[in-house]
Amino acid sequence: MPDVVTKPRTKVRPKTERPRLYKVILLNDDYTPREFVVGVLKAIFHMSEEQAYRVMITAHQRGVCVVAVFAKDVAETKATQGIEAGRRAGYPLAFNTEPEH
Ligand code: TYC
Repeated sequence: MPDVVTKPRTKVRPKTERPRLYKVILLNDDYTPREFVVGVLKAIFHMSEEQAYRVMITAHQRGVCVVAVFAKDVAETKATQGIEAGRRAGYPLAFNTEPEH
């Protein structure tokens, strides 16, 4: 008897791990002017005035606000750029990053 060879009718699709995304988090402080925070958010995160204002005021009222999620290296670079912008202007503006899941 010849062996009957049948092709599998379903494609094997190995699961590929998607890289984790990282949240960039804006932290409130008592010294950085609101308008400065808005300007940094617009410049680094390409936000509109309205989006940036909403994120700034949320951090101001609640202490923190998630700005956006990115691949790890992008999140870290943007957080550093935000901190640096504050530091250059003499403000203690702070951003953190943390894994999304
Ligand atoms: N709390 C600041 C002020 O009253 C404004 C501010 C908002 C600073 C958000 C940082 O992440 C921040 N001038």
